[in-house]
Amino acid sequence: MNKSALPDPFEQARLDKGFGEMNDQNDPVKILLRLKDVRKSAKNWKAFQSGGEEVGRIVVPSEVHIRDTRQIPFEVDPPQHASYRNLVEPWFKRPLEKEYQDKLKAIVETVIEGALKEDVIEVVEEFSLVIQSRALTVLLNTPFSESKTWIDWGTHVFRSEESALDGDKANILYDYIDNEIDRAAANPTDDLYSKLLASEIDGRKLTKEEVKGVMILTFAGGRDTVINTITNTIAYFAEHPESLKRIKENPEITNTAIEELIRYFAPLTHMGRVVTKDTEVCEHAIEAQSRVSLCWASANRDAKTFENPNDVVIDRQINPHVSFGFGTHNCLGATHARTLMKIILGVLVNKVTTIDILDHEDNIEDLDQFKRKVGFHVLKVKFNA
Ligand code: EMZ
Repeated sequence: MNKSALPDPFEQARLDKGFGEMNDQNDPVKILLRLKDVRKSAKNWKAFQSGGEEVGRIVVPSEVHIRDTRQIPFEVDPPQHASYRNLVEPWFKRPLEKEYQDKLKAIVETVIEGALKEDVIEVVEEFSLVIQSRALTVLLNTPFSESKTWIDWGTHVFRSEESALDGDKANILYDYIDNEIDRAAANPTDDLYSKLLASEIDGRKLTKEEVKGVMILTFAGGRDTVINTITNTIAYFAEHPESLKRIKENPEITNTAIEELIRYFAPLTHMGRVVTKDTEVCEHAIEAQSRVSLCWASANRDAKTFENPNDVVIDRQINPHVSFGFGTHNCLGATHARTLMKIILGVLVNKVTTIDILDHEDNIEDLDQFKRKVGFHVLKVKFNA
């Protein structure tokens, strides 16, 4: 009964010292573990920078060797950050529109109805990846047929079975985006590429490189995170059919339940920052130009704020989780992700009663000192109507 559990590997270090350490490609990272420190540091963009010179360095594992394009607005600091963020924000709020939600609902219904007809479904590849990719066509406002290409790329655009940082794989994404930008420049449509190409920032048009930066973030940032969230949700309801029943009977708790699942899953373990000047965190000296990371996954289990942090309490009332980050760089895709989750839960409670787990293989992230389960490599289930 605990296949769906995501244990907290950070507890002891969070209590003892408040931070952990990992070596990432000889560029060490101090991992901040307490909610209070994580929030404080996320707000302090002057001391903890996202937009440093070395593109890709704030991601852990660092992407400096596989990416030259700055992701926007994610790798830009204030005040410039605001110009970009304000530009893209309205587009990423479209999930609040009814028409958008109807499209997502049709996508989710098709996949769940299909799954109900099968004796066994592998959730990661045949369910979550398919929903994520098809839903992305709605976010980008591109033809549905594009999702087939994206499904073929697999669950992560920079990682493959052979390598955690696969440059060849990354190049497939970069080339694809370059082509799409050229296509949109020649023949504009109503898609995100065309919208960005026509946009102005500080009185000038966005460059193709800037458009590419927004598009890489849109493809990479919401991929494995969303896939893990959907897969973990299916595993959770498989082991907690009473929760599915409770949401069906009390649909008003749906949003609260989603926030709690997202707190518990913490789909993005942590995100880095570059320290701009010598400073101290948890009474520990940190040198200028070194890296820290803000560990959302650990902060979400901080017992100082969350009662019974290791339980999924689907009607948890006070839930200031940081799964979507905190402060300036809070997740641009959060509205899309929350809307998608709401639709998935709505369709599940209407069409599915129980889910049987037939086989599984955990996906464990290796942070040196810490090994964290983030989801599954394989999850085979049977959906029951
Ligand atoms: C970056 C990151 C953003 C990074 C919100 O997270 O997601 C990671 O999966 C990507 O590898 O490049 O986009």
